Amino acid sequence: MRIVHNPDHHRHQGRLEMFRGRLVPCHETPARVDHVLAELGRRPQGPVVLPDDAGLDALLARVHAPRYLAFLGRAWDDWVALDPANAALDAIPSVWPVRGFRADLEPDNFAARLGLYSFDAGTPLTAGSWAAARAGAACALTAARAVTGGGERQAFALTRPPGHHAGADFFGGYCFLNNAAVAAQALREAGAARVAVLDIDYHHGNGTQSLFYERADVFTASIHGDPRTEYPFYLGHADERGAGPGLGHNLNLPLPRGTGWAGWAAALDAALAALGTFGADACVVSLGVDTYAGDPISGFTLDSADYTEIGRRIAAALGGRPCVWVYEGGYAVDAVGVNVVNVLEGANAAGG
Ligand code: OKP
Ligand code: ZN
Repeated sequence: MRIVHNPDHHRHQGRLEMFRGRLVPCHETPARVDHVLAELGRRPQGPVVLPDDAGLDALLARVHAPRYLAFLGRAWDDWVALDPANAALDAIPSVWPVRGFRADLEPDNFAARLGLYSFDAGTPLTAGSWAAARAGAACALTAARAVTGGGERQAFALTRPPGHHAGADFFGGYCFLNNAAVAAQALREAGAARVAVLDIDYHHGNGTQSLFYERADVFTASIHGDPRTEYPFYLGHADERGAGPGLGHNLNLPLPRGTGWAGWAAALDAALAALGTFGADACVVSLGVDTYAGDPISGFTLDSADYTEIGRRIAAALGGRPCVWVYEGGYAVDAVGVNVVNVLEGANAAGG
């Protein structure tokens, strides 16, 4: 499989995130990608290439709202323009337009715009966030092209920041641009009539779900910690099944905190059966490895060997149809290299 590596990922390096009344060091660090790359050096899974951003901005405008993209593109400059001293700080949202407020108007005030386009205080925007996120979306696009006429059946977008919490016009959950949605849209535009997105990160992929909720051409499935107790809390329940033309094309499989391999694998089999019923021509996997027992912010108990079986089972179920794997979460930094490469190794063994 082709591995598309984001050479700009380290330009996004948040310092602190708000957690229970304190600012704590960010969990989403550059080491998360560096460790995967190092493990790929020890156990190569295919050629490691750089992204090509031709056509990216037009594609991004078909996934995200133009005013959101315009905001992100100049947010850091606007932040520093407020006060030159801001250059040494990250921008963290602190005010949001909840129910009853106007979201149609874009305020002039920077803090108000930062809140309009976000949903939590855990996602600092830094000097290089836009460059890193945009190059990450280019990785997703390049990976999609690799499996649609690029001579590969599978590709992996090795990038950060992650993407699955980002919606049409909001960032949050460490995510700015929805890389999995970019890959899915690229697969559609390359001719796949029906595309599935399977999200196996510990956290519900609220951004991906919302982007495709009313579409019949993209099936979304997510296995995740029950939102009654787990982030992102406000979406991801089993009764969310899609709407309008998309009704029946969203599947949520929330599982209780503490779920181990037996329960998780049963959910995976159910999701793969649903993908089969949908008749996907191509698949995108939002690959979070924060389902690992040692993850510091999550609550499932998978072990490293389980990841090989995950890769094998997904690739076997796809039976050679194109598959784009996209890196999402995974915060046990000393284990993410082994766990991600285990998935890729299992997928390579089963799906070429
Ligand atoms: C991103 B991805 C609660 C802190 C939760 C957000 C977790 C984002 C996970 N105050 N922080 O899905 O791995
Ligand atoms: Zn996660």
